[in-house]
Amino acid sequence: MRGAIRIDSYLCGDSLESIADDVRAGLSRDFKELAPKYFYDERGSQLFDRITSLPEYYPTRCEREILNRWAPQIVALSEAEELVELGSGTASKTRALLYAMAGTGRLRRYVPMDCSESVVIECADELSVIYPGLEVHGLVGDFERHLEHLPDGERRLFAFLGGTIGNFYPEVRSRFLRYLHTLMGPNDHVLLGTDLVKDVAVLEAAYNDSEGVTADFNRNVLRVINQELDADFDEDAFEHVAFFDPDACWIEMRLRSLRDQDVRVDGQVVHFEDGEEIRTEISSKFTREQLAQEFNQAGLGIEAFFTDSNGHFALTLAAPR
Ligand code: AVJ
Repeated sequence: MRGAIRIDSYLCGDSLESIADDVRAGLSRDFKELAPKYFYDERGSQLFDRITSLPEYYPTRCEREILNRWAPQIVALSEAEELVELGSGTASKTRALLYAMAGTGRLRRYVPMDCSESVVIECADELSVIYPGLEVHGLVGDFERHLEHLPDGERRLFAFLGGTIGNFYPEVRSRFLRYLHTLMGPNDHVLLGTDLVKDVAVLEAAYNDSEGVTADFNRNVLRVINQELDADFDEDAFEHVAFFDPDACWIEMRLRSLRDQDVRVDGQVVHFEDGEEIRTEISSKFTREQLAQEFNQAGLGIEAFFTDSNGHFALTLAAPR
């Protein structure tokens, strides 16, 4: 028997105007900025996929190592019967969690949430074939805005993996964790994937790979804007920059203008000085102490903390206190 599939979509309100407003506002600041969510059109998602298998980019491999080793423990500790995955992507890493949940005989429902409709549909179809009888309730939406639409549940495990929370500025991050806490029942848990502070050379190499895939990924945001809005960025007129900022404790990615240039964006002209930089992403790195403090401030207590064998990446299991 095939399990029931339901998919709710909330992205229709995400109009072109709101993207245009956001991009225009970001490019009219003194220090220009574009949000990392614009990296991920089809080409951007493919480039990110290639990043995850680069020798220098350790986070994906480390997180998979942790999940493969500790998923049964995570499931046992949380007694989870339902997996809610924020930013599910292709759910390849989640398989270990679902497998462990199915092993307890109490896997009830899988709730993948992603901003790409095709990703949610594909993943819902695939998993309901692998786990006949599994109820899949997919949500197409932005986990920064549509979490309120998550279905109610009991003994849920909210998984937010990949280190994506590192893209949020600290204020946004603490608001996000506090909001997540308000959605959680007393028996729910959250599993958060975060990259950890480590040797700067290792951190910086992960964002300056020798094949230049990260550079292409970074510049892809300009193509996305050219396609989505009426813009004429010349990708080759910008170079990739990535460095660790020790004060902010994050990797920062930028695009540096290689000349003095005017770019037309949605009917307006944006000027770039030679050498001027646009911030395109921050990727925060954490310590265990920092995480404990942030969970604590959100009303959550850490129940378990797992790292890979090199101590590069962490999965933190937490619950309402
Ligand atoms: C998907 C946000 C976790 O911050 O490492 C990879 C994105 N950017 N290489 C990260 C990314 C450049 C990635 N996250």
